[in-house]
Amino acid sequence: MKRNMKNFVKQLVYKNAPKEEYFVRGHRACQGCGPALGLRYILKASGPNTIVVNATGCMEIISSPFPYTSWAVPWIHTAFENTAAVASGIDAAIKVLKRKGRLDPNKKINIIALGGDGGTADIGLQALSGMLARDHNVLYICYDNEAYMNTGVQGSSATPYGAHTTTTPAGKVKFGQGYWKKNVAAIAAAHEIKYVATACPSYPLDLMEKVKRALSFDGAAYIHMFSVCPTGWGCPSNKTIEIGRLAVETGMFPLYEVFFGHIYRISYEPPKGLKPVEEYLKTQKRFRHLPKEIIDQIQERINEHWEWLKLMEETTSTEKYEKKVQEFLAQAV
Ligand SMILES: Cc1ncc(C[n+]2csc(CCOP(=O)(O)OP(=O)(O)O)c2C)c(N)n1
Ligand code: SF4
Ligand SMILES: [Mg+2]
Repeated sequence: MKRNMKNFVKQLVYKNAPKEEYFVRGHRACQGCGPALGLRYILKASGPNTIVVNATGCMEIISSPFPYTSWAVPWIHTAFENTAAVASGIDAAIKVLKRKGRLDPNKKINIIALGGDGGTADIGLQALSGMLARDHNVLYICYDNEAYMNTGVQGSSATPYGAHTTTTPAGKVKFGQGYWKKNVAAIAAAHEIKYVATACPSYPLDLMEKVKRALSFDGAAYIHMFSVCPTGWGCPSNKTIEIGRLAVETGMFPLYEVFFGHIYRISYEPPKGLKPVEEYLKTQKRFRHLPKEIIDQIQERINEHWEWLKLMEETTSTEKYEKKVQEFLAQAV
């Protein structure tokens, strides 16, 4: 726990961040776009020796209007279904080239697969599962803006309970999304890979440290990045950072790491406990129709999930597990 709190404090020292940019200006994201900000940090952390495999979605569309590009690293656009499969193929190709002496075997090449929540929680889940099961040298990052934004805010299985989208409209009959958000980080962890984390661009150094960590070992890693979308969520574009923080502070989106599939470490625990979820919900138009009983249900669910996370951390904080995490971290960053 101490280690995580120390990491969190480090976020205040922004001067530690790499200066170089590999996701560069000129793209066409909306003002205040959370995923685009996140990409900037991710690429700062990964550096120039990176290949990005990018599913269809906002981040692909806004970054690559022919003949322009915002990617200062090699980048390939894939369909939803095969992002993780293409990334797996690149990993296999690099291994063959190294074996045949056509690439320096010591050269570290980062492969980052990038998909939205639609491309990850729904359409690309099968290929992602295969990639994680085979433990490819790939970091898969889901930027979760909680709907299919690029095509006009359709609900995905990562859309939160009660949220209004164009396919889960709130009205007299329904109150918005009628089922609970799919926990893709838990699904990724169930593959028993070495590293899974949740992150949010409102906590830039935490995000960059997690990316560095995820790229520092042989094998698959998964990061689920909560990403505020002012256009789809109906919130002011100058509130992106604040809303991301509120998501974490209310427990709507807790920040944590999972080592080896079962060792949980919470990255940030609000010192005065979780804030009421209403503080987060009231910042966005997609939730403004929610009656008290639905807000209460959401609050209860958050409380239970938070208790569960703390229990997972506590039960895996024994000397044996802590030693395993420390050994992993010592080689990782
Ligand atoms: C198989 C397939 N179905 C539908 C589309 C149309 N489409 C393009 S982008 C998009 C939304 C993607 O949502 P998400 O993965 O969450 O990324 P976001 O747009 O939110 O960044 C859709 C449905 C497509 N390109 N391919
Ligand atoms: S719709 Fe949302 S995710 Fe897409 S570019 Fe705009 S702010 Fe970013
Ligand atoms: Mg999306």
